[in-house]
Amino acid sequence: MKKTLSILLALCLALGCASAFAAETVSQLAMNSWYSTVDLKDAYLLKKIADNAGVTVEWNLIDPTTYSDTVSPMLAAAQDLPDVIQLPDTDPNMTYLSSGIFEPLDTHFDIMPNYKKFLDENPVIKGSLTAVDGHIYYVPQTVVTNNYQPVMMYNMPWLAKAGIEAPTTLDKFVEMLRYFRDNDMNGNGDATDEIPMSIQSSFLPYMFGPAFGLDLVSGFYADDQGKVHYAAYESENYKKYLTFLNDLYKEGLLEVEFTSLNRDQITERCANDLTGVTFDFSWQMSNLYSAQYPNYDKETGIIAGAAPLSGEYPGFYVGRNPVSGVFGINAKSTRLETAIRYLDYAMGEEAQDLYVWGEEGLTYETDAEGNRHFLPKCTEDTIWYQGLGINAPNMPSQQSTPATDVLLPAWHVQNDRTFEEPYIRAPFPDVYSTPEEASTLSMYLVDLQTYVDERAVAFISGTASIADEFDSYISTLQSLQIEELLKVKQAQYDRYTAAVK
Ligand SMILES: [Ca+2]
Repeated sequence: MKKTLSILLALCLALGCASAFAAETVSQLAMNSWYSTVDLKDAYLLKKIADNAGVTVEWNLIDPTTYSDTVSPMLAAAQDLPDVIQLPDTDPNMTYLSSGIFEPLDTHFDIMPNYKKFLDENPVIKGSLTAVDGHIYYVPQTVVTNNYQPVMMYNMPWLAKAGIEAPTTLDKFVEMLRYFRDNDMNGNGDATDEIPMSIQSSFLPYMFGPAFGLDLVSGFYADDQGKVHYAAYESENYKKYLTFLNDLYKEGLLEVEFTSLNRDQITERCANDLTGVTFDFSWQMSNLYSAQYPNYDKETGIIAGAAPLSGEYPGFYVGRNPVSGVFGINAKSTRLETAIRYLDYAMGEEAQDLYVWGEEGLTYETDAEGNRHFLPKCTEDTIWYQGLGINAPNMPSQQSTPATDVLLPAWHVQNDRTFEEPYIRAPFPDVYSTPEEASTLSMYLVDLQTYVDERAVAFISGTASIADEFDSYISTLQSLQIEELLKVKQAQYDRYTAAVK
């Protein structure tokens, strides 16, 4: 036995695989690929990351569609847990971190240089991940926040035909809608088939709220003095917002069936050149909407983005919060330090570059100007590409804007930098709730939001009168405990700003 081992060792040394013996094992519970035919257990890039960190990962990978149902009971039982755990959610109510399963990572920042650097460079994330007790328990998986978010999109040939630039004020915008309604913009000889604006009702708050000084997307938002407001409870500005939309509705500029319009219908309208304006995730403007037009040449956008609309208040776009998932380390792990070092390596620049781009020559090449481009095989063989572990759903990977840019036509990237990125405003931050706060929120928030949504449709479509019923709407919000909810959100925002400092 001893002899066999020593022969193996000698052989291995000769082959240069000695590090495999030195590598310590770390067990990890995480999501498998969203592609059902891909198993990330042997993913090349993830193995490389583990090798670089000096560990061998013993994976327990679970189908992402059943992840929450499978993992939540395991965490509740808190027995025989692996060293590294991807949580089923971002633990907003501190359910898991309060249970003591997870190690407070900030107490190990002396051996987590990569993660400490990441948090110093990303104060918003640091603020969101700081628990009520001041500790940081998790490392994040993040998404792009300031690029390719929901934006205004115009039919550029229609604007050219009308001889105008994309409007930047509500007044000019309404003027443009009337022009689109009254003229044969698509040139088919019929001046009545144009639908000036096609917007899914969920995007109305994004599109028109900011001009009235409201972030209706977050619902709760903080002003420059750090005071928290609820947008649909701002009696003066919210009333003006509803009145504006009701006027559009009465004039036929917001269609009668506006609550049921969906993306497929808007796409169909683009295919028939029937509409002048929409609002959607930026991603759709080139790959979906512009692509519907037979004369689209990928050089110039047909449906293209523009700056937000301003009114009494300057326009902005609402971005999103960065943290999409979190990973923690089992506080009872017998390999605590190894697991910590592994997770720290996984948060470093070298590992992040591997998740986003893969490896030079394998997945990308670098041109003479130093720009990276994915190789054709990446799009031709999706299963192979995903199987490498790119954008790993089972690791703390950070989504990257440059790696998104290379998937889009140049005009679209330029459009994002010119008309979208400069106007992005961060939404209300994700902040952990104390048990008392979680209880207040779960008791009142859903009923409040349901009532607000129902009344918004009624006021906009005129089935409820803004003049006669708005005051009773405000007093109903009070009876639905809006003031209690504001206190909770204010306390959370104050903790967040303290953690960011
Ligand atoms: Ca027409």
